[in-house]
Amino acid sequence: MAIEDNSQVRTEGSVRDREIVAARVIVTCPGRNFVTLKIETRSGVYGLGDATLNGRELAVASYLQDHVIPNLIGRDAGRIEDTWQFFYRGAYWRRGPVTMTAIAAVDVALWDILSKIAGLPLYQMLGGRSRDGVLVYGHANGKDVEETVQEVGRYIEKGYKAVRAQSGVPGIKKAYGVSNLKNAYEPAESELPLETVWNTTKYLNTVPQLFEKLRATHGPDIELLHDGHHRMTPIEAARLARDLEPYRLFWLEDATPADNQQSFELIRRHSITPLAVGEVFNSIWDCKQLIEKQLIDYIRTTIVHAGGITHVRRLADFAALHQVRTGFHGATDLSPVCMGAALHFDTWVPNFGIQEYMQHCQETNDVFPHDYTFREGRLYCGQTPGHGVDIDEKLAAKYPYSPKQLPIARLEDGSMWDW
Ligand code: GCO
Ligand code: MG
Repeated sequence: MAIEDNSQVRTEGSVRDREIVAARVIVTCPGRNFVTLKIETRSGVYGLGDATLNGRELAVASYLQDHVIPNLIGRDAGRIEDTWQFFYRGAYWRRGPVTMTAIAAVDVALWDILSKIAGLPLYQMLGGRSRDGVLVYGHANGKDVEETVQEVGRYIEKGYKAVRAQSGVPGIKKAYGVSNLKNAYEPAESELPLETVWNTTKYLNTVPQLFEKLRATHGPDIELLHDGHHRMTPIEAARLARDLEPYRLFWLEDATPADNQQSFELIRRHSITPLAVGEVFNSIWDCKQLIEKQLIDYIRTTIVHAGGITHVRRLADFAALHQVRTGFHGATDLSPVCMGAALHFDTWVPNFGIQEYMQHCQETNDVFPHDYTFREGRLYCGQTPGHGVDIDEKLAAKYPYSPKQLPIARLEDGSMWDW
């Protein structure tokens, strides 16, 4: 009886401290647009969650502002699972990128708060580290095969053990993944969507040449990846996957859209090139069949777009049963807050595969100070309690929202295609 009484007193004390007293949405554009949720407790501990949905940022900001925050005030920040269920089941309108990004922002902010209260880095809260560092892949691209091969070499020199290679394609003006400027590839560059023209035949003729040259130049050990960005039909994807087999890719990403998950059966039937998909998924239901039928090898769905740590943990555990490993999306349109949370998750998750790492620009890094570091092809999360990423709100306020949308693609005859 005495023991129960004591724990009662302890619990009630901390519940009062953990009460959510304020929550705010911060929209900022240090190089590109980011939406961040900041949740504050009575004791002054705060947590941050990324809520960025590239090209649809303000929809999530409004969802949080108008529909989520009024329900957060007064809740116990320690009830992470119940809060997740409240916003998922309680919304009635389930799933979808806007809802699941908003839920993710709340979830990550609450994990951040609870870890800070415990005085532990977030990965400890999940069960501790499974590895010391997180294998990452960088993005090499060039205007043609020659330039891309050289770019990959530069990544190898910087210590990368895995590199994604995207090359310009003769006859295609603006191929996906190829930067105009010499800095990082940023697709959302215009206020209204930029129109690009696509030709799959030209693409399919170029990519095998690229990987042949890459293996001949850089040898067998470097891990090579490629992103098809949903442009191919299943049978075209099967052809590319088969043509690339001699060059042993780490993965071929988004070979075909997975709206119909069964499409991947066709690719699998023809090729042993490992497949990755899922950066646009927002729940376990988008990949249930892909995983349980072992139609993919890596699941790309990341924390910010799929309901946060609470949901992605469930997804990763399900994937582990089928020997599917994680390979989280990590483009620069996911903020350092997402990257911090993802790295803690990657450090813990038993069925980790790889983490995408496109480096943020200096302005972004200044607005979001963080403690993760890159060393010899791996990222290491720090020991700061929480996910280790903060926001400089004064600096953030100097970069107002700047409307930008992702491009679209049309075939040469003008038909809409998948970008
Ligand atoms: C990737 C992605 C990005 C997306 C971008 C869209 O693999 O990193 O495909 O390049 O196009 O994140 O917002
Ligand atoms: Mg991709």
